[in-house]
Amino acid sequence: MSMFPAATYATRRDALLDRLRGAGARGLVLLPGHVDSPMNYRDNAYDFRQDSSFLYFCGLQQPELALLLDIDDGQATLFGDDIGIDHLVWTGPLPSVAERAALAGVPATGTRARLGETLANARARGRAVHFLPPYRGETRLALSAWLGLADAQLDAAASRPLTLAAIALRSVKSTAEVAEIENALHVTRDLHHLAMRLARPGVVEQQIVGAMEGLALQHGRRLAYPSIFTSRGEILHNHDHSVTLKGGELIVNDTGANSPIGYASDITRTIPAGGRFAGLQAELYDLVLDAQAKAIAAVAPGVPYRDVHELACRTMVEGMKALGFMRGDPAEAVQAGAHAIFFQCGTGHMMGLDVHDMEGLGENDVGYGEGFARSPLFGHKSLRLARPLQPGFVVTVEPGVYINRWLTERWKAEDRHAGFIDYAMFEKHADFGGIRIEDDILVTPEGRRELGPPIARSRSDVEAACAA
Ligand SMILES: [Mn+2]
Repeated sequence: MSMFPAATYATRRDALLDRLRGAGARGLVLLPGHVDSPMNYRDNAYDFRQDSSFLYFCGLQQPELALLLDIDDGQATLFGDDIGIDHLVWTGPLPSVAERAALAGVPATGTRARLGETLANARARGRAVHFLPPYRGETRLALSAWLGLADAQLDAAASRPLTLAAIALRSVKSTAEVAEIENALHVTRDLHHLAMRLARPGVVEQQIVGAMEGLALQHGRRLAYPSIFTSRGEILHNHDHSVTLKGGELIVNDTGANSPIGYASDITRTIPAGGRFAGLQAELYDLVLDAQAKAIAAVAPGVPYRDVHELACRTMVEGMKALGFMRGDPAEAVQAGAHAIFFQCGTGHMMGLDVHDMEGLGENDVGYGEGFARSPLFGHKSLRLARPLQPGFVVTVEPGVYINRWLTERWKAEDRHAGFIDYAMFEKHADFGGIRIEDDILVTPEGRRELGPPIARSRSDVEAACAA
């Protein structure tokens, strides 16, 4: 089992408790791990994935564990049940809960029944039980039973100080965490280069998606999220893979493998199905690549990510203006939200144990904060990260151009942003599809570092990888 040394987790838990004490919090911290999630009956479960905050604070990747921390005396206890003879015949011998606790540096253990009693006693004595916003049905049911709360009460009862402390700690990646992400990126590079070799006219998208996932599995990895692999790249989260590739179209491939410890990677490349970028494809590809390079170069400590996003948007509007799609002042077009005619999402997000890191803890608390309210404007409102960057943050930079015929129709009918948008050009190229180029960037004290090995990205390198 892959995990960091026990001391890593003990240090993280101490830091968490220090922050909570600093915020004036008292009582207990309850971090429930995941249980197996059934596909169609109880013993036929989906691949197990541990909750990321549980992973961060104790590293154990087995189901049916829970961690309890005492803010007042610093005690940590791992709760879980050892397997009996009925299980042993099916699974073979497994480490005991005490052995697992030792791997995580947790000094005390108890049964799940004991956890229920401990929590009931704490409640009877009026002690606070802090828990993170729960997102899985099984976890919500367990919390309801343990804490005597109705499901509808759970979200409001989640602990603000615990949520903010967990976000603060998980946001800044250690050297060892960055090494995990780069480990994941080595596999991800192989997946993307495989897809470039396989993307030929006559091949069905699903064959390439299956080949990529199979290669990840051969490395003992899972994908960090379901792949987006589509010749309809303008549909941002298109998970349909049924299309047979023709020549002359672009394929957006957004695919990333996990590291052994469960860290994500998140890479997008855009592939010409016929092996060559032609005409407008080449011009828009270079435009997105230029916007990505400028945005990456702007990543530095203290820089609000909103500025990185607006720079990417402005760079693309300038390029789209030169090609006749846009007009007027590019900066004004971006402020008004007119760029969203071709770029409807944000330029990037935090990444770590989760591909959208800590999204379950609250996107605004992760990505915004004081002085950085989320814009209500279509396009800008989808930006997941706006606040100033700090050394140790890992962020994605993923500008794109998406020509969406339904959006074009709607906005044209409303005469929206007519001073900035040449609708005739968008109508003429309604079948263009989409382009996205995405990489994972570490914020360093000096500026930034692009993580992982090079993955073919310039037009000529992508064409060469397609021909390989
Ligand atoms: Mn991404």
